[in-house]
Amino acid sequence: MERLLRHVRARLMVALALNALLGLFGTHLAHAAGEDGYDLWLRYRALPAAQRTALAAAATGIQSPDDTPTVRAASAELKRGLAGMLARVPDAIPVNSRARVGTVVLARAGLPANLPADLADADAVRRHLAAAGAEGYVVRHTRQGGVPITLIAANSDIGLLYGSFAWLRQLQLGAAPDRIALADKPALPLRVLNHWDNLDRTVERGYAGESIWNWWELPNIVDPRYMDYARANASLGINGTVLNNVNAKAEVLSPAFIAKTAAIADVLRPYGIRVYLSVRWSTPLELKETTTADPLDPAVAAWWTRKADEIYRTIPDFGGFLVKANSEGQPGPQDYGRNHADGANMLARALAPHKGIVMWRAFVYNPPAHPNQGRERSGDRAAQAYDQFKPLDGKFDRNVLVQVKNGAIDFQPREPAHPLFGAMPDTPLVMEFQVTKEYLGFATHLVYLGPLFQETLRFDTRAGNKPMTVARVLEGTQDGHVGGIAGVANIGASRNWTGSTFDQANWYAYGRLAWNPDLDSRAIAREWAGQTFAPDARVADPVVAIMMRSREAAVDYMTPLGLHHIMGTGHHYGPAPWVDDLGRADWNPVYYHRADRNGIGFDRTSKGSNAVAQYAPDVARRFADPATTPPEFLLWFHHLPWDYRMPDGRTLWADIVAHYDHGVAEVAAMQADWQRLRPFVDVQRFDDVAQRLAQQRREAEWWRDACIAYFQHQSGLPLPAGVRAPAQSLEYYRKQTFPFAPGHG
Ligand code: GCV
Repeated sequence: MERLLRHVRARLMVALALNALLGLFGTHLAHAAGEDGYDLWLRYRALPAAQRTALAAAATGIQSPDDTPTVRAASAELKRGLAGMLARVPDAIPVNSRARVGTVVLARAGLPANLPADLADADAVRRHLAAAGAEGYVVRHTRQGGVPITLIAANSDIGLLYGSFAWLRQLQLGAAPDRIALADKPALPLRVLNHWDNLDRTVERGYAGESIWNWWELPNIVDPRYMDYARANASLGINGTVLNNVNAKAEVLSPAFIAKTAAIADVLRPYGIRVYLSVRWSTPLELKETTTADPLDPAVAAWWTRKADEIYRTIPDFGGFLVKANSEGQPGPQDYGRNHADGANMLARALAPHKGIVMWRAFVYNPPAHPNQGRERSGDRAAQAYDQFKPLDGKFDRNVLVQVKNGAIDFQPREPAHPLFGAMPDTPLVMEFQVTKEYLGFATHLVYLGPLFQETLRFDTRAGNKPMTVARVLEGTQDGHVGGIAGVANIGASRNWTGSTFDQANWYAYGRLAWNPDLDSRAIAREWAGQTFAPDARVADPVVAIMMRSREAAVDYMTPLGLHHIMGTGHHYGPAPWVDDLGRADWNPVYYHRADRNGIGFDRTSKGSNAVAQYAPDVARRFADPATTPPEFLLWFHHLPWDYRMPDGRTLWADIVAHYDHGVAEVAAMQADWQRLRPFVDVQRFDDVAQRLAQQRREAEWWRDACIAYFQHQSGLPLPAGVRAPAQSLEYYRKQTFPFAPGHG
């Protein structure tokens, strides 16, 4: 800890020096110096002069009990933030001293009676606190004993930390300190990141360098970066992290790795972040400590109970296990003729005495092998998770949550919400989003995922034949089935954490939506842009404009109109709709698009796989008919002739081509918008983004050309009038290979 504090102090000095320098030049927009992106959205750069004067008067000192590590983290963050924005370290005001003008008071109310005496609007604050729950906060400019102060109040230590970050966010965005009045709390209790980080520091689907977890050096060498990781996550309200890949190794549960995990937990704890581990189903068997991994074998259950006890002895607030079982070759209870509930419940019982949870993934797409493991509807991969899990609704122990990917295939540029949302009223569900962009151009393409997350969270499942968004499903039912949200992290050891500046926005957006799934993705983009570049509209507005068109652009140049999974084999980068020779039918792009002379698309209606019937009746009815299916999902649910008439009168073929062209044009527009930002963005980040956008443009063209060439070959149709022919032959695109693509397992 002492080491970490030294690191914080050193960084504070550097930040102060830098800010003083920027302050001298008197501008918030002067960006001659390069920024490496390490500070993420917590940059706390010197404010423009007028704002600085206002804040200097409103924040002369910090009064904090500093009696727990979390409260100390809150006051340290306030100090860091104010020191940066004011280029001056605020005073520390002793707790029981009289209020002084401009004091920032951290008050852990607990009971309303614990609020500071003589508070001007104590009643309003009490009301807000009564609604703030265990993690919420109240922040307002008020008066104490007639003196203007800023009050940051909460019922808990973590609420104070969240409130401090929320206040700093407003200040960074240029809010007038005397106008700030916040009262907020998270909608979901479980807001976690899932690292797909391997113990050898490679990261599955990671595009930001090695894993940040230096397992080799842990537990005795603790990278100060872990604390900055914790700060960034706490600033969003993320309160859990699964440290290792769901394709887990048995060794992670060895005593040596439990000690390493404990060292990370010690750093994250003050920031309200619990650690979890992904576990491999067959761990006791592989460690040769049992002779089977059958969940109903008492020796297996006893092993897991002992293991849980061992973990909690070193990590008393350990969160629990995440499990990928009977999925993509991972072992699981089905290997022993048992079902997912049998497996999850056995682990849950080992964790229950310690209040740990099991997050059991529903990402399965192998047809069940035993008759008691659920009905098999069809060979449609999109239908298989539902078929296996729906019959298990209500059969899981209270501390099991079923973790469901946002869509039924696999983190595609666009998918309809997974049919399991709304279909398991007696099971708490965790939404799994992918923040890392496995199918969306890695860290090379600028694709802001806020709109993708929002689209799924707002999807109306019509469960119970009434309005019921996915967000409401996660928040649970009256009888206490409260779910959560998980994001597959895009974080790595690269200096800017995420491999590219704009990928930081996806971490940010995930965290903000985890806190409040009803937030608007454009508003989140505005917040992120304001903190990451500058709140000045000349900067933030164009940045937001680029971000907001980026996801639809990617859908258009990759998989328009509901096409899906036509990416390159294994690495999933670039187009490969022609692939038809992989071991399993449902690994091949041709399985998903089914394009031939007659048409294109996957028929999931009653004439096809009937996966549509997995949705609530209102939704199923809408998706069953191409005329009422939203165009963006058309080929997800329907196989249609190439001359099918789209609502705008074009043929389907012409519309597909137009979407590919539009995607490319959108990237060109994003690139042009970025160029206009040159005067306002530091050289280092400007050039990096510019290079990535140039590459994205080349690759959008590649996607367009390869897909048009291939689908034209399949359809045998001429290109619509006025459409540019692909630059190369289909053969040329087919021959491209990408050895050593990053992030591939
Ligand atoms: C961790 C997809 C990815 C795999 C990933 C898997 C999963 O198939 O390509 O890399 O494995 O999803 O979510 O388990």
